[in-house]
Amino acid sequence: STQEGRVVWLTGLSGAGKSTLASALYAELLARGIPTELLDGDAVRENLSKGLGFSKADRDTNVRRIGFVAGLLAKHGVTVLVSAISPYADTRREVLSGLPNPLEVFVDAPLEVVTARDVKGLYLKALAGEIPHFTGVSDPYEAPEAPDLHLRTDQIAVDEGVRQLLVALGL
Ligand code: GGZ
Repeated sequence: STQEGRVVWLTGLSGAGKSTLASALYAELLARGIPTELLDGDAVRENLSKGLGFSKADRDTNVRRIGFVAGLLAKHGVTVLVSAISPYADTRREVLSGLPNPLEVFVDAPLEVVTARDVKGLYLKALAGEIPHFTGVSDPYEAPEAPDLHLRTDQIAVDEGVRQLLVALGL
């Protein structure tokens, strides 16, 4: 009898704004009394995926674990907000295709913009060769070709992104 929850899957470069959008949407959905959970890359890697690195195999394992948990929650009517780089198109497709009515969201800011912002200083380190396999610098990012929603975070404010996410969710 439980209505299945949706999985909102935010993919994009480090620093593109995935976590910011996910937490703003999370607050809005909770305020509306909609049961919601957040699976954020950073928190997942400290717990569920502790010990995993950034090889393709490890990223794929991370993304599959997130998908697995998201599916369990969605089955019980929870709206799940996933925020993970999830750089490989084939793995995203595989994981998303196993979820009920997923919403793939491309959180997109050009590399030059995220590099200039460099909120955590990771791009500076990556460009200096201090972080191997850094997405967008020395590791691939395969952008979704047909995302359900494409947010250019260098062109729109967080509020507008949240508004578009709510519309895409039919809320
Ligand atoms: C990309 C890295 C790397 C490398 C550490 N490549 O902006 P952040 O810091 O807070 O988020 C990034 C996070 C990426 O974890 P994900 O679980 O989202 O990645 S994936 O979906 O590909 O499994 C970044 C930090 O970890 N970080 N090293 N080499 N991002």
